[in-house]
Amino acid sequence: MHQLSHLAQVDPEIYQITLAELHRQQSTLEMIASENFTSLAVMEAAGTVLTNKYAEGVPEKRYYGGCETVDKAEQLAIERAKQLFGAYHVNVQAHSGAQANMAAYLAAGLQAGDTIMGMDLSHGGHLTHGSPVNFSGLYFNIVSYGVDAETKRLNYENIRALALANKPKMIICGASAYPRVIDFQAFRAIADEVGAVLLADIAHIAGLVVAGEHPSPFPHCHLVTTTTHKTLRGPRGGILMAADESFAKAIDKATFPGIQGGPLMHVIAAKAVAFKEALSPSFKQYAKQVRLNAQALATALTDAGLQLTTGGTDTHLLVIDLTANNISGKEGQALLEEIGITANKNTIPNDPRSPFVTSGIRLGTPALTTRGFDETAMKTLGGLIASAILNPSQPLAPLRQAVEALGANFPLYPELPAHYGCPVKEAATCV
Ligand code: DSN
Repeated sequence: MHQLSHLAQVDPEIYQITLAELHRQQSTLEMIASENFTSLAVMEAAGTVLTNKYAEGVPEKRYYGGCETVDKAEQLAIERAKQLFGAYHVNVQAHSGAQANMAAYLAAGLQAGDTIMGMDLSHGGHLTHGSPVNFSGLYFNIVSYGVDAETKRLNYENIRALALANKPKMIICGASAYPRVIDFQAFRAIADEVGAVLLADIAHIAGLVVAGEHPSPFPHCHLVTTTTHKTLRGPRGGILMAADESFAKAIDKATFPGIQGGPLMHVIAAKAVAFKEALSPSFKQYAKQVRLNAQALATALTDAGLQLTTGGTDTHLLVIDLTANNISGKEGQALLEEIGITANKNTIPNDPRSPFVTSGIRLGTPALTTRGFDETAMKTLGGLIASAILNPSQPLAPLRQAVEALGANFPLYPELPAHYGCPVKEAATCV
């Protein structure tokens, strides 16, 4: 019997839910491109007494007393992030990537009604880049750019023409479902031509950027936001960075009091831990493997006869285009779930079946690479995924067993201390 934690004694319902989630994470293959598994050190930092402290303001300029120790944690997070990204100034307080983007709008000095340009959600952009149901689309005049109809890649000539015609005050580059390299320098040339502030949202690729596996947005982009929990493998949260002094004060003011109150000091400490980890040589190796794994997966899927948008990937993710397969993204997601793989349906650019059917499935390799998957394992997994999608009426039990057997070679959190949930061997039985 595992040792009972405080949580187990105080709130057995939430404890059981935590164990059930641990079991789900351990017994399925996580391929949602925006998810990852943090280290135990990151989780430990996020579960500390730092959660008790209010610290509105910035280090050494707080609105509360007693901030001298949390100041040190935040200062460490800031210094490490600056070193990691090569940023001039960093604010580590954003509660999420969406919050960081909202603060970036304020820091850029935008007024409601101003024109901004961002990537269309259905082409791979993010909600906060101008979706009509998000604050960005509700309060700003959005001009969306998409990918090239033929290549499905960003076409910088088209983006330039759109910018010249609409004179946006801010241009956002960055995406949630774009599998190719983003040319930040080309975006900067366009932004300079129309006098726009350039914001890069590198939430998806941050881990690749800091490891040199994707070009950096610095020094090209005035403002840069990222989440800390995707390829960067930290706790859930966001950060906002400035390339030079001109936006340094503005990003602090925009985050607090602009859009947030008290920062989450326990999460900021966990961000500091994640940044330290990301500065290590082993993280470079990890990020490289994420990309190699995505390429191995892309090759396995295309060799088996599936189509991918842009034909492959340069990053940590790929998008399967199911328009030729007589199956929807939703059905594909459900099929994968049945064989033990977690993924998400996704729009594909210019989907001929839209808005009735979503024809894509997005797959990412960050979480499985954390578990130790290599290219050989990815090739096997790609074969199983392709088999399920190309022949959905076959009995799925053998595929599920094969997925389980593959996952068993790469255990997740094999040495999890009891207070995070029960040890791996008991996880299946104690829920
Ligand atoms: N929801 C995230 C994703 O899945 O890409 C973006 O914020």
